Amino acid sequence: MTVPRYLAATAAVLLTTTVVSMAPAQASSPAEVVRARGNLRDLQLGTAGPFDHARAKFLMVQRQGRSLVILKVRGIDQSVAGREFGAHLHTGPCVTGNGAAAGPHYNSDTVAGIVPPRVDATTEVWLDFKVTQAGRGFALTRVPFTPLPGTRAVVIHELPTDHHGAAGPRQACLPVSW
Ligand SMILES: [Cu+2]
Repeated sequence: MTVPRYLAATAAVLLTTTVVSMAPAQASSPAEVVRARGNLRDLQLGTAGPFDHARAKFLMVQRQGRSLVILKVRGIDQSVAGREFGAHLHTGPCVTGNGAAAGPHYNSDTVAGIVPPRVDATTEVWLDFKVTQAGRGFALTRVPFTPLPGTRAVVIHELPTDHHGAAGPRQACLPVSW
């Protein structure tokens, strides 16, 4: 996902300022703010990959049935500058060396029991990013639902996300729990 520079700047501020400044005025609709940060966990042990020394920050602000979600990655190998990688919120945990543990994409239709679920950027949290020359990635998405609490993972894949939500092998993940 390509993001205008001003949005990137805004998001950078959101990631560094305090939660207090984002609190809603009405006590009746408090915003839930979820943060995670840390070294990415390797899902391709034994194989050198561009995310082996990367770290990430995750921010999700849930309010009134909607969510704003931001992912920032840094320390990506510069050999993949210019490439785009798929990333999504998955239902399960982020376990080193075990990509399958993260389970499927978090899908709001699935949670609502809708069969078959719609698979797109409005029912799932897609956070694809393009790697900059400095080895950084940035993604911002807004979705019309609020993912339920759990022990979950943001998974980074080898390819950009296609129309079916597929993005190739799982490379790395960031644990996100709330
Ligand atoms: Cu994924």
